[in-house]
Amino acid sequence: MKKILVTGALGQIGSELTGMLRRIYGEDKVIATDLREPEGDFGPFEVVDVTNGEQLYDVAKKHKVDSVMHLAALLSAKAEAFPKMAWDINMGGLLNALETAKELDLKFFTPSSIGAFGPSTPRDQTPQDTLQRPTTMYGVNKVSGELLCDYYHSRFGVDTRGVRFPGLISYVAPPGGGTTDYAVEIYYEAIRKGAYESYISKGTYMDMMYMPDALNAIVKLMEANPNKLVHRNAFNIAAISAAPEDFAKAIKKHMPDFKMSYSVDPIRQSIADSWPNSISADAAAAEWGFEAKYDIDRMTTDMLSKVRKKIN
Ligand code: NAD
Ligand code: AKB
Repeated sequence: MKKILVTGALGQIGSELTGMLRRIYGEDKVIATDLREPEGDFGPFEVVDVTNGEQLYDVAKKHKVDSVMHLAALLSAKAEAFPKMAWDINMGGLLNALETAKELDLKFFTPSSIGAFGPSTPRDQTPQDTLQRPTTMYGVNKVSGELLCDYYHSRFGVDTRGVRFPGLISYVAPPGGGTTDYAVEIYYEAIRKGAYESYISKGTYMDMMYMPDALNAIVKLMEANPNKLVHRNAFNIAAISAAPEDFAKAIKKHMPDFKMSYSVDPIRQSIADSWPNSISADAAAAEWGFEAKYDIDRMTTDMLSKVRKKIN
């Protein structure tokens, strides 16, 4: 990758990915784009609505990029609240980004999610290749997106690559309306109030990952030798399988008086119940050397100190 366009660059992943790519490839080699102008100095930036294919194509052409990282999307809870809008953005935006990649011969990355699985998927150590019959609009978008990326690869030779991200935990930008957002909120509320009321019930396990592991995975996959990739869209990657009480336990090691309570949100709970407890990253490890460095305790130590600095 020499020059990269990022869509949805002001979101939870994009706001950190853009900085990391600029540190690796150079400040002027990463063109960040999103629906709205950023606050402050964000480096090279263009407003792009991904549902406008012409606008996306024109910006990619103008900057002579050779790669696109397509992040713009609605996440699971928002997509369930606005299913048609989710289809238009998640599928329409992806189709426009793939068309741009096809026309301009760009390398392509877009994330799928643990949301691409459904209640009939094996729940523990979910294999790479398995049943995918999700029951949410987000999941329908993610499975369709994985297939669409495979299609553009096999039919048009576009170099498409992707991962199925777990719930991502970070402190730079807030999460954008997902089911796993509680795992970020809990750290902010621990520092602010010493307590957290979880909208996901005790005993609900989902895969989670600290942002540095997620960002390293993107770069490693994009730099991987294409001849070694049997799979492409999209690789399971995993780091932490946890329920709300596991976060509380990890936080209590630093803040013994931390209090956890529960007030379950039926919509987000039913989404969480349809997703796996843990997924297997064996194919990603074998084909491009994926590994995660953060377990829940190491992540918690870092999150608490970073959130404390940010808030105070
Ligand atoms: P986010 O909600 O934080 O950010 C999405 C960004 O897309 C926002 O800045 C928003 O303004 C932008 N956007 C929305 N509609 C747009 C449009 N029409 N045109 C241009 N930009 C638009 O999301 P995120 O967490 O950064 O997720 C990025 C990608 O990663 C998504 O595909 C998401 O499904 C996937 N993913 C995220 C997680 C996670 O935990 N964050 C987990 C699995 C997969
Ligand atoms: C969400 O909860 O929607 C995201 C995801 C796991 O895709 N964090």
